[in-house]
Amino acid sequence: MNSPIRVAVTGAAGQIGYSLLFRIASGAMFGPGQPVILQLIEAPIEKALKALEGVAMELDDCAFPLLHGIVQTSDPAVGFKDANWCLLVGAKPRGPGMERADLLKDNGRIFIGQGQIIDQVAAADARVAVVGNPANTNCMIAASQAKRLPPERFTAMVRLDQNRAQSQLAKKAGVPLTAVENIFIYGNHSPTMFPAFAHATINGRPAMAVINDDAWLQGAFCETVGKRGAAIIAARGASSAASAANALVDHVRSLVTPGAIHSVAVKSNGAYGFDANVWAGMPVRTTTPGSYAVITGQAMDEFAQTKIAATNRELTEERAMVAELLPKAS
Ligand code: NAX
Repeated sequence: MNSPIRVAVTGAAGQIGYSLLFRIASGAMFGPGQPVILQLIEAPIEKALKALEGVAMELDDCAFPLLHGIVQTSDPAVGFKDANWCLLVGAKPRGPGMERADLLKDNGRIFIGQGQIIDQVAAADARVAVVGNPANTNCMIAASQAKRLPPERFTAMVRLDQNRAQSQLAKKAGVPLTAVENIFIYGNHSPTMFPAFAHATINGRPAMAVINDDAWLQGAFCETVGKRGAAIIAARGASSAASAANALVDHVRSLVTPGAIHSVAVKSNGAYGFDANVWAGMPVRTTTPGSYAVITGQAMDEFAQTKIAATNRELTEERAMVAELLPKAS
């Protein structure tokens, strides 16, 4: 049995937290031989901290053999201390009448503080995965504060979008989910994201040939995947939680599994025409546990280029809206 790793989770008493923590503690994220210590961080709000107590009690009551400890705190310096993985799920939701720019700035301030503290107190091998929206820009903001941890350590989640796209393609083709491969998400975790169907395969054949309906792929498919979050809110009366938690399990599991190929929002460095200083979804191959290489050179036709330009534009606009929060040189 390995020695335990420390996994910090913000927003631990929220909806996603409630679906996520039990999966981590059961071994779904890091495997059946890897014990964990959960470091649960909530906002300094009485109701949230009380709810967190209840969640910790339930974790105890599961008697998970891999769960070697639970920390409960509203102090990020305690919660991120020596953390090997920092899962940033908590964020401020968009309130009624709130402008997108205000949401970006309010969350930006949270992620500035968390980026600084993680950089100061987390483990030397710390990895950060951001779920709280706007996830890509929050991730960019947190990474901008780091002096010790390099930007590749900061990733944002687009795996829910990849899973949604895979599922939609399987349904349309009438095949089992596992028949669908190589569907990757480019850009922002927002309705502008681009699920690049031209590279996808179904039973090893090009998905475009199998589905044979370009109008559906360019239209309904992209729209369904892009607006799935809103459809779930409309149906369920609450935003995606279990599927988001499941996607974060997949995101981290793939990042610690050498050879895994999957979609992650990472610092673009200019690949695929993304601005060099935005965090954009793209395919990566995990090299060693926690490290990855971006898969470059996937051909993009005119439709794909237009979609990528649109999602890149949104990312650069988000960046401009929080420019005042960023270090001058970045
Ligand atoms: P909830 O509102 O249920 O939970 C959020 C929790 O975060 C609350 O308990 C709150 O007290 C806590 N929190 C707020 N600020 C905090 C801080 N500074 N430190 C620690 N905790 C803090 O939201 P939930 O449904 O769990 O969603 C969490 C975030 O995930 C939201 O921003 C949501 O938009 C985002 N999502 C991202 C997805 C993605 O694919 N990237 C998909 C699902 C989800 O919509």
